Amino acid sequence: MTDQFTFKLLATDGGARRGKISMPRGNVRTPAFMPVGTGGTVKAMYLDQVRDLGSDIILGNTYHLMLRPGAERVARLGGLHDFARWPHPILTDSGGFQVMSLSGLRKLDERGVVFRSHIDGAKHEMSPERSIEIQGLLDSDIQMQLDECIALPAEPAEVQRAMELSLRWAERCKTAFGDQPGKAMFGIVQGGDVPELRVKSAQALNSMDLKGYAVGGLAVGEPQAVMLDMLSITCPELPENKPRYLMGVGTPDDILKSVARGIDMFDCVMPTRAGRHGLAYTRFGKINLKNARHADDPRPLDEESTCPAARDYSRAYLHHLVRSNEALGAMLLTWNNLAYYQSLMAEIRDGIASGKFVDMAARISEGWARGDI
Ligand code: PRF
Repeated sequence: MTDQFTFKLLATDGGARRGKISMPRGNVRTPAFMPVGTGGTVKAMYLDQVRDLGSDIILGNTYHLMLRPGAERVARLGGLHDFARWPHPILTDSGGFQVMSLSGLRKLDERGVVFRSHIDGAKHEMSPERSIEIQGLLDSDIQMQLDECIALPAEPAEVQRAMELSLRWAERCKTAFGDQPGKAMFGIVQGGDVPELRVKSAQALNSMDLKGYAVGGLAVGEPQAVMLDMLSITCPELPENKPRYLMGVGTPDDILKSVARGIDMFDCVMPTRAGRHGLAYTRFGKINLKNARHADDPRPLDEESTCPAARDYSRAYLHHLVRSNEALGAMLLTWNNLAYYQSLMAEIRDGIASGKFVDMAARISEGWARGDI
């Protein structure tokens, strides 16, 4: 156990990195996938299951938790780890992105953002300082700066304005966070699809000497090739000895290609949300259990998986559950999907450690392309 937040690079293979983040609540093996536990729950899963699948860290959301049940209440109840019964590391997003995507009426200026709750329409304010205060009340281990993420396509002048505002907010968040040796506050690179702005943002954040860096403002409407180009431009500007987190990404294919460009951490609602909508991620690609072709299929999703949801239930039964809108359908498919994502991450880490990442990535992609029938 350690009382410090540290990152150790253990191996590299081309641009791909195998590492370990250590902090008082535990270690995170990287490349890591963080299941999304927006409101203090990874939807349709027990957190014990999430842990058993190999998750070292989960993500929580400032925006949701400040509105319900309220950050001060969570703090009075002992913090988010006790409240949700997850004693391991938690990363919290700062709220800026969720305000933009979920809340009604909002006004953003230098001071912060004023918005209306998507739950009851009540007015709330969030400044960079308040975001860090809330993340502290939640007792989050990795806190994110407040930033402004804009959708693409966007005018370069608008991209520049949001990027520069995010840099000023990074400074304010750094000051508000202060010196907390066992925790970290990450800066977020913005700059849309403009290479020079990405480089400027990464260099300015680098000079702030933060404990980790995220790449934000991607997977917001641009083609995958653009996202990958931005990573190829941004990652070389970030320090080697600190973790790099690609926010809100992505599909298994996005993850493989982003790891190849130097990303260490990911989060995405995809495996959990898709599971609640009848979609299964497998070695053979995506399977839509709503489809009538599964109604008489006695085969499991993947007989070689160690996850009971993938190995022990027929596709016919899963189809029936999904079609009847049963809670168990969402539970089993979410379980399968997170198991698949975490097994993919384990395979990626092994591939990098043994210097066989490129071959391994090609083999995994072939499996998706071949399909399951
Ligand atoms: N900023 C923050 N959270 C995010 C993003 C961002 O740009 C994204 C973009 N993919 C997802 N989540 N704070």
